[in-house]
Amino acid sequence: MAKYIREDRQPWIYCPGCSIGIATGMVARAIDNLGIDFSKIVIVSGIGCTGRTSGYFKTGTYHTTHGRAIAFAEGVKIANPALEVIVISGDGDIAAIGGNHLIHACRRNVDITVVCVNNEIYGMTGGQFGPTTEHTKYSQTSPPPLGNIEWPFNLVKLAASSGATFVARWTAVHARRATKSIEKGIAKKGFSFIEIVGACPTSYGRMNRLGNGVTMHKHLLEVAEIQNGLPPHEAELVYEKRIVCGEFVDIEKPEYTEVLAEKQRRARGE
Ligand SMILES: Cc1ncc(C[n+]2csc(CCOP(=O)(O)OP(=O)(O)O)c2C)c(N)n1
Repeated sequence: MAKYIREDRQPWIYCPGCSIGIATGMVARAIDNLGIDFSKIVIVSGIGCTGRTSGYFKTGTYHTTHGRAIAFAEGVKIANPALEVIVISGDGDIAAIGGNHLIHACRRNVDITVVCVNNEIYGMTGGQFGPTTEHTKYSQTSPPPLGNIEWPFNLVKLAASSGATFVARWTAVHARRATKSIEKGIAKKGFSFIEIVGACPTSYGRMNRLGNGVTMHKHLLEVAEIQNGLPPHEAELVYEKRIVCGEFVDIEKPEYTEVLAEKQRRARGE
């Protein structure tokens, strides 16, 4: 992957056993498999461990403010629709502080691809609970005995009900299938959302006694259930018991930048 990844930036900042390096590899392979002109790819991320991913790519990248990756990505795409814009960021970035950008980008149907690494926690800042942390789970801000008193978002349901035209979920151990979905997401003319359920042994695993990175990744494989085409509202995610994976939405809708260009042509009387 040396053509795509800045080897001079290695080793990754990611902790041992973290899934984010795998997700980065998925995106690089998806780009390679599609054979797209790499100089036309823009990688955008927010702040967080996953947010550091953009800096590893040898193309135009934006390491933006926390929660605003999708907003920046929409701006890039609208300014230059010839570019392929890919967002890679964490669940906190995409669905908590950036949650509003996510739902409105789905609704607008701007042609960008969002790869969200869901490690169930705010990894970079030391393991606070976030929008995907499950009820009763422990974190630095939801310690024992009570654990998290909130309930998590199911990101597949959120993206699908907000209007995304392509929605998939895989875990970090489904590298080939996830790469295929990322390829489809990039090729799709519309808003694509791909969730990668990952392991954060350092923050989430330690607090919830889930073992090291190897154990956590084995667990992801054990509880994953592949159900392509399932209605998205049935795509359950219960980290310890059942992670429904697959491609759940693939629909056609007018794409924002194309509609905008058409309106601009008409306004000019063309
Ligand atoms: C406006 C703003 N608020 C809060 C922060 C602190 N902060 C940095 S990373 C982060 C959470 C990252 O969690 P997530 O997006 O899930 O990514 P991960 O680190 O788990 O990959 C937070 C709250 C910040 N940098 N900027």
